[in-house]
Amino acid sequence: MLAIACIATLVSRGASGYRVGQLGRGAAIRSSSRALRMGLFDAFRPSAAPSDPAVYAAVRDAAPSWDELRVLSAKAGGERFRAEWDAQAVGRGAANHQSSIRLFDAPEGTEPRVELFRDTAAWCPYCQKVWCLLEAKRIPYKVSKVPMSCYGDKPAAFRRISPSGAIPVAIIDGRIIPESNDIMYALEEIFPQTPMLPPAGSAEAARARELMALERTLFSAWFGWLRSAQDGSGRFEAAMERVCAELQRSGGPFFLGVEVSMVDLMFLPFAERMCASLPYYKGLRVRGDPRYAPFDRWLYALEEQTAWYAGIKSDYYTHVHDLPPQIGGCVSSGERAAAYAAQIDGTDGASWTLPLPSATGADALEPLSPAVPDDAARLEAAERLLRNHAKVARFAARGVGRPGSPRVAAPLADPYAAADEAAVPAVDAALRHVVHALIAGADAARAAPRSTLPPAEVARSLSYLRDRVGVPRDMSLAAARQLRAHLNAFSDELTGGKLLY
Ligand SMILES: N[C@@H](CCC(=O)N[C@@H](CS)C(=O)NCC(=O)O)C(=O)O
Repeated sequence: MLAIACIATLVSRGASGYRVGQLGRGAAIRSSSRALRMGLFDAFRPSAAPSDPAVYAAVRDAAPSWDELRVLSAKAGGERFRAEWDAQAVGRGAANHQSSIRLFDAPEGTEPRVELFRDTAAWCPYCQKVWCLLEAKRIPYKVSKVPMSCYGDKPAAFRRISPSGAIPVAIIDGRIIPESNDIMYALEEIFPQTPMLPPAGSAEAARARELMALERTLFSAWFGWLRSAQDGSGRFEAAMERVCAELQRSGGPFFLGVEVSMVDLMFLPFAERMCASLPYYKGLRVRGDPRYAPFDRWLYALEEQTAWYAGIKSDYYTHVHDLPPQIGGCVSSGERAAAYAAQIDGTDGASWTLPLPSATGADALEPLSPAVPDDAARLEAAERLLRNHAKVARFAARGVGRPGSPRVAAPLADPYAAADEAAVPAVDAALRHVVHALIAGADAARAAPRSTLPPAEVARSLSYLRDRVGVPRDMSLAAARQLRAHLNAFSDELTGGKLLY
């Protein structure tokens, strides 16, 4: 068992919250991670001896340049991503993690009345609820991101706004409002556009309150089970049965009928985390289980009928590794969950391997919804790297660099780690081959001249990067699965399929 310093500080006030209190340093992460099963998870591997700089002397770089790749990507249609991201940078375009301002249709120069403080990695479910509401109501807002304590330190300026360090916090018309639900009700009151709650005093309003209470019941059943070795399936399944019955009763697809409401937004962040964590830790599949068909239909409706959810939604892999450090551990039921866990971690030899299996349809453990064509997903991943390649290469070279000190609780985060600078040019060349494959297809890229690169060092760097691609922080799920699989394909080619590290 690995003991990892855990400094998760979770609030215990209010009706919502993970409610695990102060965990203190040294609490063990009880998750069954790939580290325990496969010995592959970089963050847990003892740091390897630094590479001998001589290994980089033999590098022969035959990869296309970044400029050549940019032209190739533009020819394939990659410019539409650049245009969208440029629009997002000034507050327009679709919902996304990167924007620090969202203006929707407000005139240029509008100063938003709302500032939302949420977490840098987009892991916090309470921040997600508020984020969804702002997008659904199209309220102009600014975003300030702060790290969660499991992967960084809060800036002093934020501590002055939120002395406990808890997120989310909003500043609305100069008033500081903590607590996600309080923020949501304040937004609903101050910005009556696109009402998200039925009129006060109506029968519908009473029903909304009951449904929100049911959300807490489902949350507790899931959360209690996730953190315990006791079998909590009965309690969870009973709660899910009630939830599905309510969705049937509403006529759907949403909890209050045909329109999305605040009730849906209360359920959504935890529904996302249940769908990810239950197969992974407990061997219980939620999506695709016919018993939960109304719940599945509800999720599909949110994914396919709202303009904002696609840019906010995370993926199973990100959640199964972001939950333990936030909540102090998730208990795996071992063998029963092993096959799903391997599929989610990409260690099953299929789910992160080219050619990628289909991720649409009833069989998909994690449905790609809305469906995205493979070539569009590959281009998105390529464009993300094109936009930020210098930082990404240096980040990946941490895989052969120095682990950070102090270590943080989140295994996927190592904010103080340092790259091995000597490795950066080799990693950069490898990334250019990967981007070439993303744009032109793996076969075409393989047929082009190949670089001579140190296999073990480059494979370690690429796997470090692969394991840290977060959704939606870095890119969409569609793009992330392509990038992970293409990083694997290149490493396999380089090492002859052998694990050299
Ligand atoms: N009841 C609070 C709960 C918020 C909460 O638990 N936030 C966690 C993140 S998910 C937090 O602030 N943790 C502090 C940290 O990790 O830095 C709310 O609804 O806003």
